[in-house]
Amino acid sequence: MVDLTHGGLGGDGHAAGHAGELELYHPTNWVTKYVFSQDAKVIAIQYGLTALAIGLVALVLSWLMRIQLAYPGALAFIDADRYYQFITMHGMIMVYLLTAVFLGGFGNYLIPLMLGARDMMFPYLNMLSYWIYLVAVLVLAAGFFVPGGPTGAGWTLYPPQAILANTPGQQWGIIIMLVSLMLFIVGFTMGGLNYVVTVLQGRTKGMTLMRMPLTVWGIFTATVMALLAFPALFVGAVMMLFDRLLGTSFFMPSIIAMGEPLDTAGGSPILFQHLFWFFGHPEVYIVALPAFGIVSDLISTHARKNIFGYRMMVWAIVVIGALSFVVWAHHMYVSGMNPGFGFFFATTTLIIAVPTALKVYNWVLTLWRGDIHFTVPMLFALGFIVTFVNGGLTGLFLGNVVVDVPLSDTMFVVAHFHMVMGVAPILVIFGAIYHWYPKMTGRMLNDAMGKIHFWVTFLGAYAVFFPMHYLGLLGVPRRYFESGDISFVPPSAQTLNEFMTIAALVVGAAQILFLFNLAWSLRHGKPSGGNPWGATTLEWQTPETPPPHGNWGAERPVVYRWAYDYSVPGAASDFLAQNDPGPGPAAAAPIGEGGR
Ligand code: HEM
Ligand SMILES: [Cu+2]
Repeated sequence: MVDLTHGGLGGDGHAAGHAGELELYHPTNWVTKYVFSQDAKVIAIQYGLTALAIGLVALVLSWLMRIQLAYPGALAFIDADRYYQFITMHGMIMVYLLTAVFLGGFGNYLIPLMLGARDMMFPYLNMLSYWIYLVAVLVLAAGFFVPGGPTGAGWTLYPPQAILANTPGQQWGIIIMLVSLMLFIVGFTMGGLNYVVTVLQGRTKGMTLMRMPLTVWGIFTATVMALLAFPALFVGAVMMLFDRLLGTSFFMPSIIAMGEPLDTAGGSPILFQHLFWFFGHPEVYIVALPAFGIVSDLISTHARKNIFGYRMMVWAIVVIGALSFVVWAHHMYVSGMNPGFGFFFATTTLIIAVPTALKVYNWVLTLWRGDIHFTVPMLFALGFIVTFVNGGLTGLFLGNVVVDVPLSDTMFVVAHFHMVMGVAPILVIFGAIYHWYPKMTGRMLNDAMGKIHFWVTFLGAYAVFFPMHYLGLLGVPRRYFESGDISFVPPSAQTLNEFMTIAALVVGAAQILFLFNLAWSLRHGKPSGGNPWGATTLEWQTPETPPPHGNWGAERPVVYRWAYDYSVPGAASDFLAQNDPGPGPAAAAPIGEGGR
């Protein structure tokens, strides 16, 4: 065992003076190095690959649904029950996947490296977090193989429908789904506590909170939110499991089904909706905030300019995070709640637009007169901004009660949430992979393939989801296996459906190119060196690339400046790394944002 001393300890000084030995867990063989690893970087990649594998399942499900929507009756791969089941699994997998990639994947990889730490604070717990997540994913997938198949209740799992006979997957599927969610939350909590404690306690000397890259701020805030939001879903799942298995009636009112009274009474289905959306709305931002942070860093690096208004950006992240706990019932305008209540939630929802718009302005101002390099990560970051603004604008429609009521449960909603929480974050994930792949592997991803991947994905996603707004405005309902002839929907809508389906297949095919690029570049990519983008943040300053266990060799880096010293007048190079004590205005400023 090699001892790595805890060189250059301390965050804001709270750990200073405790310098001493830091015992890292050291792998002794292949299994403890790559399988049951306690190294956050390996765990990050495990999270990423698991999410990728299950994500492909969700992608194939979306194809099957789209083919059904475009050619109802003609290419009958699936029946109505399957359609419900696939919608549910597709939605649930995608939401799991995004959370796992941003927090389990990028969180694990970037938090310790960006903060100059050797690893997460509790590496063993971190390992356990991944394995429980894996079990959760396997349990979820097991839904396909149990009698009756996975639940068809929709990803919102609303009772009473979710547990009544005749809902597909009522036998086993719903139980499997609830158990899987509970496992997911348990696993996440282990990882989440790690991320929070590492951010608060693991920063290296000089890395004050207000010098942290925005990526870390985004992931940190999202993690705190998830720790507060997931318990609501957890108790909802436990209560529903009791309703299903033990005959309790937490969510089950008195019901007469087919003329027969069921033996349920007294429960409130609306209570479940509150619990679900108390988790479900913050979930959108649990995905969006890390994406915001990553995009800020990509834009700044690839435009060679400091981020505009760093402090404002940090506060915007925190304010958005806090506000997203008081807007949940905007998903429930049609649930029969008191209209006064709706007014309250519409107001809070619209207030969120303020810090969000502020972030968009600051990204644009960062780009303004920047030395913009149209690298693949930059393209994806720009694609994100456009898509997110687009999805955000339709969010303003849906946030208003009177506009939402007619649009509720139409394809307009499906278009809206795919833009904001489907396409937009996935563009960021791609951008981030192109950006950090060189650090993870020592090689660049192929640029030409990357550009094709970007344009097909970006334009293709628009081709799928933009016309969907129009279908929604026509009144085409969501979650319908087939609509048949509806008087208010013109036949041209069907042509549009075919177009969207073909676009969806093309977008999917472009991802095969991406997978190929990932594998091909591992061996044949251009060697990247340690810092190919000329970036300032600490992960690019590791002595070795890819960084070994413990990250920093003998001494942890010491931080002298914020993360955005690009194109500093008078500096020798066009960037000053955070651990560069050298000349330049920022060195004079003791903390944070100073010295631009
Ligand atoms: C190629 C990309 C994708 C395609 C073609 C696609 C397609 C679809 C389709 C056809 C539906 C069912 C619409 C309906 O009949 O109501 C759906 C629902 C859904 N999708 Fe996607 N999707 C894609 C990517 C994503 C991503 C990245 C996410 C991540 C958040 C996502 C999340 C959802 C959710 C939450 C639902 C709702 C499920 C429900 O109503 O219970 N999708 N998608
Ligand atoms: Cu919401």
